[in-house]
Amino acid sequence: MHLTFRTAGESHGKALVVIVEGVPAGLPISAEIVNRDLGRRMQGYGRGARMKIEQDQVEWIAGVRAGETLGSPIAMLIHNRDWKNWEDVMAAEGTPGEERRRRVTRPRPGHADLVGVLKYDRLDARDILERASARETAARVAAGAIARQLLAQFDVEIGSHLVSLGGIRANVPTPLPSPLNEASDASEVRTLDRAAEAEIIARIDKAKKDGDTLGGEIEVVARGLPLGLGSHVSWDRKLDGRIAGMIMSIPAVKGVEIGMGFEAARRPGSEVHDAIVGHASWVRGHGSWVMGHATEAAPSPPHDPRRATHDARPMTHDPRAGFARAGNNAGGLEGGMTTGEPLVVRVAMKPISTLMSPLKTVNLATGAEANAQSERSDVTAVPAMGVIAEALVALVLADAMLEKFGGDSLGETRRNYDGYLAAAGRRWDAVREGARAEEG
Ligand code: EPS
Repeated sequence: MHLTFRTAGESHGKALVVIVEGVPAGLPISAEIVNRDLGRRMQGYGRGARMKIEQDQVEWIAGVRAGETLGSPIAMLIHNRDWKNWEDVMAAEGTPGEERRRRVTRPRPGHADLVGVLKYDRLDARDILERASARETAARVAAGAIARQLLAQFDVEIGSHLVSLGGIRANVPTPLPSPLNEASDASEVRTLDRAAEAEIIARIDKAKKDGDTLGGEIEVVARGLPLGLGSHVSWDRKLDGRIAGMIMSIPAVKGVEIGMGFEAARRPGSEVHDAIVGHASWVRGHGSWVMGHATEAAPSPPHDPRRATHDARPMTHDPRAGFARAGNNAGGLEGGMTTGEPLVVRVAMKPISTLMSPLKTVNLATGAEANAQSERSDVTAVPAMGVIAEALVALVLADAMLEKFGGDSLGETRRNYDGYLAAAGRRWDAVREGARAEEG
């Protein structure tokens, strides 16, 4: 890994910390940039009272000076405002002879509680749940904000939107708005479908009344990626595996799809793979990428009326892709490498396992049948999960960018990036000139 990070911190402890290593020197960064994403993660209809207590803000500890990264490990701290209500419960030093306070002995089905106490030989499931809590994702979002800032230097934009919640599906517009987050962040549940939004909010209200919780799906889209990040040569360099692994590490996430995802398993190849229909020339004009002319020799894609009936991904003609494609069912990845088309990742989250109308469990202290622990929690955190997934995709992509282009300084990374694209462009130009010469 070229960009690594590690978090520490309990949900009701003093603070969360994160160390990010591998970021080149000279990346402009500010607390405001990181705080913007931290604030976005706290939003979303259906969150509980804890989000009224917290106001997540980053404190720089190391690695940043005068608004720029130094190339050294970056350390950030996010204070838990709720700590003041938990200082005695969560104190690092115990008082001899005194019982632990707020012990959790009725494990929640679906949470880490039960397996955690057995595996770590604990009597109090709080020792487990404090770290299993999705509170930890605030630290990952801070790390992701730095990765996103690095990618932004190369015109990569990452956004997300909600696809379904509590079984209610949102319509997904084609093409997606750009910038995506400007549109999705305007919705309380981060959906692009206003009619579905009202229905989803009513569904969340009902679940809250019933003491229940809801899951759902989000979609992350990364645009502007150069082709060739990741590699086909070894399992651990394949970008789809790296993305899926990272996404599956978000608490409560149960599934990941790339592009057409599971639907691709149900269709013949002719309906799945994105025909190669021409080329985009790799010309850089006045700071922005421009399209070249499609080659006359390339056949036009066969018209398939069935394609329009499912959510086939339209091609975007991003010239960084080098070649135009008839669609983007591949979700921007072929052979474990970026194609230059938008990366499209769908993520499924199960309902949160703390139920106000609790499920049955066993009291670990007495062995008696009991109701599972129920305490303050969220009805749903699917909208926030979208922001977390964006951050994690950003971390994987920034790692892949640094793997491909390297660089101790941002300038060095940029030179290598520009050199790669220029060389690829020259290669295509040579092919095209050869074809013209043959025609002539
Ligand atoms: C969580 C339970 C709730 C959520 C928490 C995740 O916290 P509390 O137990 O303090 O009410 O609010 O999420 C966050 C604190 C956060 O920042 O996202 C759980 O059990 O996973």
